[in-house]
Amino acid sequence: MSFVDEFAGRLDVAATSRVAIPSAGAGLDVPTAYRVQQAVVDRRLSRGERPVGLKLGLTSRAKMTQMGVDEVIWGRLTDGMRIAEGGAVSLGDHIHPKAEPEVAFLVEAGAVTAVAPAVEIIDSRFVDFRFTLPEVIADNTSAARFVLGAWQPVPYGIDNLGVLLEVDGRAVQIGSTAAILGDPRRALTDAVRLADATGVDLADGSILLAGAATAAVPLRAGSDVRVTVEKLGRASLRVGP
Ligand code: OOG
Ligand code: MG
Repeated sequence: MSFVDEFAGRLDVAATSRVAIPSAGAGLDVPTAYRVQQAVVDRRLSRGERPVGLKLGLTSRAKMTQMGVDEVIWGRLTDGMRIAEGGAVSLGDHIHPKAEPEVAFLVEAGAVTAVAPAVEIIDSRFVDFRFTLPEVIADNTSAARFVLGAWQPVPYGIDNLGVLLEVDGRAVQIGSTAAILGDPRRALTDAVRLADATGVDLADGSILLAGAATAAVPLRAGSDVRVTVEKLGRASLRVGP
């Protein structure tokens, strides 16, 4: 079995059995990491899931500096990761899930045609969310679940909208869409460029998660999580056992 298949298999087992694996530290390069990511997602597709778009990660200066990189990373979204607005996410289906507020774009004919507030649930398959940059790429950038609020026409100026993450009605993170690459529309150009470089295309109707606007917050069973983005509305989910 090749290194790529073997690593993808371990990440897939970690996700399905909910047992995190330790970081191996150095040794993986970025191009190989994207091949592992593809192999991990191919396993999901072979179980019947369909690709629905892409997500960007490490889009804020703070996160890039933390990881010592100056490039965003991207991952793949499937229909199996989507939870309906107001729906439930089960803590037991995950390892150590966290919620983060995001903005989603609907991409048609290479352009953004609608925008929505979103909650992304990330769940690293690595122990304690401790990984190298290539490892988090291989792990499909910690992608686990996402919820989209209602699609809206793109309002004029989305580069500095207030973002609020609430748990049980209490504000736990407050930020601005300005934290997303300085302007979340840059997410589209970045996603197209990065995906092109790997031969992935953003088919019509693709969803693009533009990256977190604040730090992520661990999920607790029984709580309600809500993201509100100024001018765009809300996206919410319940956390089940
Ligand atoms: C990587 C996921 C990054 C974002 O929006 O920056 C990401 C992680 O922090 O585990 O989804
Ligand atoms: Mg994210």
